Amino acid sequence: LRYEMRVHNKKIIGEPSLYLVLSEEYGAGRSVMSIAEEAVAGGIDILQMREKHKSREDLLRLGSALGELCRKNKVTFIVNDDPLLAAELDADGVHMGQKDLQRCPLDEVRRIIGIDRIIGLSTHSLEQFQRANTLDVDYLAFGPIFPTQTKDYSIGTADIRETLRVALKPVVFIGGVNTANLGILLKEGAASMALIRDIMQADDVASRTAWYKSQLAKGGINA
Ligand code: TZP
Ligand code: MG
Repeated sequence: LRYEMRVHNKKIIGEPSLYLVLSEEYGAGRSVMSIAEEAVAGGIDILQMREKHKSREDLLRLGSALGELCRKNKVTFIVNDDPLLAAELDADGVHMGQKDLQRCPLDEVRRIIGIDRIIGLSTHSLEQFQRANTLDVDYLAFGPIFPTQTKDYSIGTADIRETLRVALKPVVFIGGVNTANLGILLKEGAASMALIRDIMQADDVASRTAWYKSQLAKGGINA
């Protein structure tokens, strides 16, 4: 049973959370909508729309369908890169990368989306994480932990424990997470993970998602 908690009107990023980053380009030709539906059925907690090559019109169309799916199923809906789009779609939040902040600083992001929406921020080193930790953001992503086709580097698992020790907000680990290495993350104490390929490209998205959920629920105890 999924439930949602809010502070004021803002959704809480619960822990553990299973977070699917959805990009059409990694869907192996399948419709993102049907992948999203299966992942929601399988139990994802958070869905991010990350579409780098779509027109605004297409983003609005896909975003409203995904937003409706998420609302109906109490899944937190996050829009990548674009606070204006997130507000326009009435999403639960926006996810920003380090580079995105040069284009739109955090205080401006907050002005655009308001206090009732989530801001997530990517971090790629312990130093960057420590700096981001005290900013006005609601969760932090840390990675890419393992090698991934999306990035040309990975940072490994050595700093996971320290990020969790100092973290003032939920941390989502990302990058190359798969069924074979999930246990390593759980052993390091990680609670929440974000994935693209190992969910989007699964033969059975719903059961792959459900498998991740059951592993996160067990946490590091049996990892
Ligand atoms: N940021 C850091 S790694 C990554 C992003 C968006 C991609 C993760 O994709 P995958 O397929 O789970 O490695
Ligand atoms: Mg970005």
